[in-house]
Amino acid sequence: MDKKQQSHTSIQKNTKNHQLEDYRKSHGEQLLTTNQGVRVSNTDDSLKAGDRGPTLMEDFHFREKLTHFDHERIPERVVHARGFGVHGYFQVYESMAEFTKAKFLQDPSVKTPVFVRFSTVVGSRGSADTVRDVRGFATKFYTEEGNYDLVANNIPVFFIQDAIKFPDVVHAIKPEPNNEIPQASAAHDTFWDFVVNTPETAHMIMWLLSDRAIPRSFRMMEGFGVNTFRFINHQGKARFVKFHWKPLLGVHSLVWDEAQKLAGKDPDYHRRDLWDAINMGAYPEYELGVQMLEEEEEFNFDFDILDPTKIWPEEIIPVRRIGKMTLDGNVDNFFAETEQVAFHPGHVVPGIDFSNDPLLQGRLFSYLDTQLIRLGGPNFHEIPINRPVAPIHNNQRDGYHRMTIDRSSVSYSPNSLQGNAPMPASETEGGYVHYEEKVEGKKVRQRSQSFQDHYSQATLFWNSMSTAEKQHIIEAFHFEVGSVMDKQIKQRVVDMFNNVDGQLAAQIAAGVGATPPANPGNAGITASSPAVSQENTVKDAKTRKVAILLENGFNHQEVSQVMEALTAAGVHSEIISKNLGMLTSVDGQQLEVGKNYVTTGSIKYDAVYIAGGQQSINTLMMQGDALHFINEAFKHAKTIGATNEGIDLLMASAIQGVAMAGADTQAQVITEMGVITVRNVTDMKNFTKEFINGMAQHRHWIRQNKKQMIPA
Ligand code: HDE
Repeated sequence: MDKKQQSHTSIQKNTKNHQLEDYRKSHGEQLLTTNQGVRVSNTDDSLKAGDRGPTLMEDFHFREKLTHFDHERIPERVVHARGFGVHGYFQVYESMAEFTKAKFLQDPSVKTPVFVRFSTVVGSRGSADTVRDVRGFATKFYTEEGNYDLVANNIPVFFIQDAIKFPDVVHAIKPEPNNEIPQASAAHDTFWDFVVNTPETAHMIMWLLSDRAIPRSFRMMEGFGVNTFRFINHQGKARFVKFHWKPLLGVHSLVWDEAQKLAGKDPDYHRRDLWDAINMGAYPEYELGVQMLEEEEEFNFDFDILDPTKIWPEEIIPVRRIGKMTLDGNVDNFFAETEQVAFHPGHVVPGIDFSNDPLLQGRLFSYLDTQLIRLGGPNFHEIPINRPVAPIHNNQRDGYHRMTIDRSSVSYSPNSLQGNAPMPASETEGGYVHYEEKVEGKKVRQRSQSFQDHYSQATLFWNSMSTAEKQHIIEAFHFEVGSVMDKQIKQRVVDMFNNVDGQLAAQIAAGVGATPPANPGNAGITASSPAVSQENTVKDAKTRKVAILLENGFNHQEVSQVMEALTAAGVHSEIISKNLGMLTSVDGQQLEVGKNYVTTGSIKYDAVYIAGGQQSINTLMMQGDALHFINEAFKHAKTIGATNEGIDLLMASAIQGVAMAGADTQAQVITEMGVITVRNVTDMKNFTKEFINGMAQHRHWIRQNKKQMIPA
């Protein structure tokens, strides 16, 4: 059984997978037919009047083949066009009956099938994965009570407070309409023009320019429902709720230089990472978290709990982890599943309801509307990936691409010919009953006063960042605003972000050639929320990737010990060399090269290891690619390890001087700035332990000053 089959077997018992089985089709060993089932005798030559003559209209096979091809594309999503979908399941830890009657949140033994689509927002379908952007994290739960969609992002707040401005923010951030430049990037005049004219964007911009917007992997991102929803229990009691996904591997990011290089070297970096992890059986896991508030607590905070530009700080309103999602199956067909899946925040089940968050209210209109055009009519719920596992019975009929053959002559209600069936369900029968919220007010086009503070939480976010995270945000401002042509806009960015922090504004100004603010502003807010800093996340080396640089004449004993220890720790390793093929060690043992320098780069690994073996090292020292590999990994703050003669290669690189003091005399492991070395040892145990510990740190920001001098 190959890996792919294995991953499907693990979701075999899942009800959704069982349903999809009816639609899966393999074409191996079959005779070619037309779409009418007629066998085709030749598909390489069209029917012509003479072998050099014109093609004939009557060639039905030619016309059908070309016509189908001509119509193969559907419009890409207006936002979140580039995505990647996977299957999995969700299990609640304990019954949530006290808070919600949603059936899939009652019984820990029930595995609810899910389909998750991760996405970028701005780029088109063929754009690169690693661009600076928000990531979508949409989950469809196929529950017994119908589909529930949690359509989330990896950033907990949004650019705007009212959905009526969505077309504006999207037009501003998408490529400019005259030349369609730049692709998948906010670094241009129209976006920053929108920002400086829309102060409510301030908090979101801080997140967008932070490391959150360049994740290391979809497997290492949080998800946030952003909007405020409601939980309703069996007694009809409601509570406000915000949803979170917490990845068990922690929240980790790339660095900007690496993200940009990856966009060229491997534009599919994130989808490949997820596809490979699932095929290897390293199933990504996320805990579902909820923040809950009693209705009476609605006005207890210095922010409006319905304002989507605000977080509910976890330190004030804790996240309760209520269950776990495991992603264990890749799709069989990208178009059929990932492209045709249709999410909608309005797909809710009894026990989950909405709030008056004005962004959510607008979203409730937009998703169904966009899907009608994108999926060509009102029957897209019949597409296999969108079908609920719960039965569907209603009087809706016809429309483009109707699959169901409805048998009755009755398609209206009320009716007596069919005893009024299909009949509305009572609440006890599971009928969805909207929460009876009391609403009163004049019709107004106005924003609530309680939505007017745009800077306090932007400052809170800034205050919560570590030194390295702050530095990354400043550098991101330098790139983004540095790419803006209009000088006035640049100046207005500086002035706007002076409201967040005076130091921040001064540093932005210094990098983009603007005037620093005359009076450094500070909202006077010193509060922070440690939970939003990635410094405080889970640290684990599991599923990371190590590059091992080797040439002929390496020390096999060293390499094999290290590789075994890595595998035992759930870390993957790959041998990199100048050429593909086999390499031979000093004692005649052979190892296969996984990648050569033209097919990979340090940017695709979390760490680098250089083993001893004089001849291997002598060759590597003459290779610019190998030295560049080390320099670049160092610059990107990654863990670097070298044993015995391997250290000489580090000495020949631009990082010389780090972790090498005394390295040639002492048989002890030295760790300095995430560079781990040991000489004069044959047992690699202590080294690998330190090396794996180093990798668990994700990055070594302590190198900040030194790395600036590295020309990679
Ligand atoms: Fe969306 N969003 N959005 N959005 N959104 C779409 O629906 C929209 C918002 C999110 O993988 C569209 O089917 C409005 C917040 C994800 O298929 C569209 C507003 C959040 C996905 C749409 C928002 C999201 C979408 C485009 C109010 C995080 C991809 C294609 C300002 C909670 C789903 C589609 C997938 C997709 C509208 C804001 C998440 C146009 C009007 C906030 C993950 O309907």
